[in-house]
Amino acid sequence: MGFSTDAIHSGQPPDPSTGAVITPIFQTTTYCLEELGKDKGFVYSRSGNPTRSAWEKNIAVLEKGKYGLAFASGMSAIHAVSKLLKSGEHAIVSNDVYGGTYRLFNRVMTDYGLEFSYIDMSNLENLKAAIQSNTRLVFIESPTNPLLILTDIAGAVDICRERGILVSVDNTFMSPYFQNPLDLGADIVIHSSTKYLGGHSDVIGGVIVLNSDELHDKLKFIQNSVGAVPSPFDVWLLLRSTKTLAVRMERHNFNASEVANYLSRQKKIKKVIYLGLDSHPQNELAKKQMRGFGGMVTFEVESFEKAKDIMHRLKIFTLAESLGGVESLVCHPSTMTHASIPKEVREKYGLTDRLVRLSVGIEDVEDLINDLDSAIN
Ligand code: P1T
Repeated sequence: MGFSTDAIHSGQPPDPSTGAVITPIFQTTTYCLEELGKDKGFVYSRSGNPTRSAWEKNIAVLEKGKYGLAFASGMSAIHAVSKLLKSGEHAIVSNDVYGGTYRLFNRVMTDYGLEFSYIDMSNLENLKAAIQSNTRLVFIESPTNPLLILTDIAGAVDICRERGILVSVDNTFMSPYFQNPLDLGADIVIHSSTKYLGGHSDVIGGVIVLNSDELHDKLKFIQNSVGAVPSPFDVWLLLRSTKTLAVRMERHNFNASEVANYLSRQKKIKKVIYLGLDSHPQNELAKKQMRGFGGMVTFEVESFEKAKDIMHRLKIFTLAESLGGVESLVCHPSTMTHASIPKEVREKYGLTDRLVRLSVGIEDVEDLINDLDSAIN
């Protein structure tokens, strides 16, 4: 089936008991047993809920995996993956990950004896050099947030597979519409479903998709034991949202490429980072492992004052954290989404306070460009 047919139908046939075409919100915590030891597949809603199961099946199909597991946030999904490591084990992480991921790893999980190394994952020689005898996981974010740096996912898998190292990919920025890391050999895909999957800035969530029975059993055990599960209403919103993922992503991609082209022509903009521009050093890799370039555009101006001035003047782009919704947002990563990364660490890899990040929405692109033009010039 095609992507949109799967998005609209997978995991959600009409409800067998009522014929409801839309999967109901099973707002229940518990389920009646027919007799001791005999249930209908559900016992208690932390362990499993029919609305959540429908969403987990739906996202598994879209991400080309066997299993989906839903979490209360992107961070709780990432936390669950980090729980695959034991004290004394080591993970290698993309330099430029979301600030909250860095914070979880460096300020929470290190207290439990986990070790993390951060590298420029765009060069796989760095990955080879960073592998230690206790390395168990390579945590890739591709493209990264907010510098849009790619990792050659299939290349990283080649290096890790022979050494028995797990590869997980945070695919939040591309969504399964534009990139499927499992098809490139990754073991685990993660999304903050708060972003493109949800698409309307009204639900916080996370998902993991994977193929391995063994890893699924471990992560399902962690999901149930830790209990960071989403509500039935939140997953119902996600089921509604993925039905339009394809049309939204096409429009995000179109609008973002128009915006990136416009910004590239402005003298006051020092640098534009967009994967679809020929000027992006990884444009060829982007074309190889992705089917589009997404809706995120990052640009640099001459000073923090200029960045602030532009952000304050914008009227349609709202100054706010997050991304991937139908409405356009503007964000200042160094003081907002990535403020939890120490200044000296982030400036070393180019995340300066002169950077501005746009989540380009699906409004009329002429209006977005006029808004930017008024603010910049
Ligand atoms: O916010 P939450 O649903 O917990 O997801 C965390 C997360 C994970 N991975 C990536 C790539 C992300 O961008 C995020 C959250 N990011 C933002 C809130 C932001 O504005 O960048």
